[in-house]
Amino acid sequence: MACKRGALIVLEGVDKAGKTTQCKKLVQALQQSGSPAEMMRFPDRTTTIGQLISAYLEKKSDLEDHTVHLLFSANRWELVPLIKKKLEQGTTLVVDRYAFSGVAFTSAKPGFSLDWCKNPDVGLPKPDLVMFLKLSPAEAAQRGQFGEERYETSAFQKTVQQKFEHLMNDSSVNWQVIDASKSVDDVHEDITTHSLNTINTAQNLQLGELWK
Ligand code: ADP
Ligand code: 2DT
Repeated sequence: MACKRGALIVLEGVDKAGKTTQCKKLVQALQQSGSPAEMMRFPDRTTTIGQLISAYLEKKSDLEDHTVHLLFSANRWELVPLIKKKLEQGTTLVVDRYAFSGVAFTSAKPGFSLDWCKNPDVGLPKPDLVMFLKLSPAEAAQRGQFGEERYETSAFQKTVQQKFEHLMNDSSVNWQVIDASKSVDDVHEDITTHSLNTINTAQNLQLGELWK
């Protein structure tokens, strides 16, 4: 019998919601329980495209807004063959940001519609589960100062949060809102429960295509 496929699990949320912390803990917990799992993150700054994005985020270079949006999308598409291969091999992928960040961040800029922003990512592997780590701007602020990178201002992050809210109205995506204000361990428990359910159901389902 062919091996059961892994699940594509995405964590989204505003800055400091705890995405990276929780992705790492989830991968560790899955691996320890004998379930193959690996972490990925977008942007993946290690590729040639990712290095252009990284320089832009670090404000070492300027890129036109449409251009950088398309680069973020291209950075996901270049990883699609690897994503599909891992899932087919039975490895669950836990992904720190995906196309939803792409749409939320660019559409928070003036003159960008949600539809235009979604288009380049239509047809990407569809996550089996997207967990949105919800945290108020005030609580995020208590977790430390904003860094020096582009987009790291409270005004911009508030607009991004509103764009995420729009995206979450789309019932074609399996969204789960997670209360990210709880302790690291309590959030981890919520995330693990949702993930184990998803890993169980996804293994019998075909991988979908996002926004198609
Ligand atoms: P993100 O990847 O969403 O930006 P991080 O995982 O990097 O968030 O966490 C941002 C900061 O908040 C880190 O200093 C981290 O240790 C802290 N943090 C993460 N989760 C929690 C939590 N549940 N409660 C309090 N602090 C947290
Ligand atoms: P981190 O590496 O700290 O997560 O910051 N972004 C991300 C976009 O504008 N478009 C995208 O498609 C993605 C995946 C969010 C990365 C920054 O880049 C933004 C914050």
